[in-house]
Amino acid sequence: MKKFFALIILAAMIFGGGTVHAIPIPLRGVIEGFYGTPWTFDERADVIDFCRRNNLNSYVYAPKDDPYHRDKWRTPYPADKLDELSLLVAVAKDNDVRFIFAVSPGLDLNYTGPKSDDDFDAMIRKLDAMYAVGVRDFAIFFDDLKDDKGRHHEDGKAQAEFLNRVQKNLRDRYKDVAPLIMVPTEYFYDDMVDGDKIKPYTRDLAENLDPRIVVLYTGRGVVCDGITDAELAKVNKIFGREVGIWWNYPVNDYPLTPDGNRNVKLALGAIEKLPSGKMTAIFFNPMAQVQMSKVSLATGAVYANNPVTYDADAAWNSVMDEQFGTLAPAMKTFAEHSRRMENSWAHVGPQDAPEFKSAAQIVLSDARRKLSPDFTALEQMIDNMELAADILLRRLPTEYLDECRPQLEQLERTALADRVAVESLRKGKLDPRLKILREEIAANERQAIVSESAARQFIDDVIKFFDTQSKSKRRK
Ligand code: LOG
Repeated sequence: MKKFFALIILAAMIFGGGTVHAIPIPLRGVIEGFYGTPWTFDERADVIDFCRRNNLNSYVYAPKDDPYHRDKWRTPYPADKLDELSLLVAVAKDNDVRFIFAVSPGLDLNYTGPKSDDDFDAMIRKLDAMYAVGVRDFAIFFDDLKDDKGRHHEDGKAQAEFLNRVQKNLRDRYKDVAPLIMVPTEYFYDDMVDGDKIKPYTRDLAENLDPRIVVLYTGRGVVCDGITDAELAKVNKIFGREVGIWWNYPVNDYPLTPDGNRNVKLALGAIEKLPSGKMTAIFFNPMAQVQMSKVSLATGAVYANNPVTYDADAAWNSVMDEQFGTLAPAMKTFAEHSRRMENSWAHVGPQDAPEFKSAAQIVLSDARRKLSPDFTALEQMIDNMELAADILLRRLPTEYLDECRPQLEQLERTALADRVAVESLRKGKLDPRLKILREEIAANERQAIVSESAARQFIDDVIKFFDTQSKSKRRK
């Protein structure tokens, strides 16, 4: 049997001009699923148009801070909001993009007891109102229901029965609604299992959930460094179906520093390290910054349309060229310093400026061994950073600049400090301006973070180098 398929693939390669036909992921698109100020109507319409142009077929409406989506999920949309949504549904229809409407009722949903029928009715009313304006795809999400101690009190069976009932109700009355989509309360793998045992909530949910309902999960963690085919297969097995992916890149709604500010770093890298095997759905959770999100989303579109042949670097380069034209070289330099998203629990995206990092390490290790370092490569990169920041600050169209000015200014400051750091190493003496520049960068990190493990780190490393030097001198 295997040989037979191998022959077919071979024949397809020979007669199909050397390529195996692309198999797009059936449901693929953008999920407005972040915390913080929701997108505006214009931003959403723009993203839906972007989806069509990039062959993404879905937009999921799930803004955490739309009160009618989560906190006040029972309350129907007031007339003006409903009008706006219905217009958006029409835009999606025009663009051949599915408008997937989501509700997150988990904060206070009554699954049992006297109020449970009222809550069920409230959910149906909410979905019906959207059906009436043309929505045919619905989702119900139960993520982020943990208390301060990291515990949740959800019952997997009760949740499954609620969802099955909603799905049945819709299907009995409407012949044209798509299968329901859901996100569990334990939505990442490490939270579904305890050692090699499946936790009770997940087990009960999986055992009772209508097999037609689509389950989304985020990977091993909430924001994690890729998903392998083997990892996906394990979750498919738990749920007895092909699960879909809610992918948390380029979303930047979580803090990267103790300040607690959102949207401070821009995730400008390619989508990478996702499965190449068969899956039902993938939705990319974007940044609040719409234009800036399009870099990574466009690479995600290339991936979702052909996971088998996807090449992250090639996709990133061509997306940049396409989106930025003559500004692409400068934009690439900027983006190289702004891709990795990393804090105590989030780890995703290509590393920031790995070449800068290794050049800086070589220079520093030469300096430590009292060899005179060759600064050429590093200085070239610093020049490029300065040039890129300068060009982009002057030439980027306003709608882009509005989303990345603080980060570009931070890139400029960082490059300047890097230059002073190099000069200090060259002269063998710490230039006092370096500490002042570092303070300035630190003060601005409440609004903008770039290259924290590469170009920014180099400044700290050089200051530390001189500090230890002067300490050891004093000891002598
Ligand atoms: C939320 C999501 C948020 C993201 C990144 C899921 C399923 N839910 O921790 O709304 O944008 O992480 O902060 C989440 O990912 N929970």
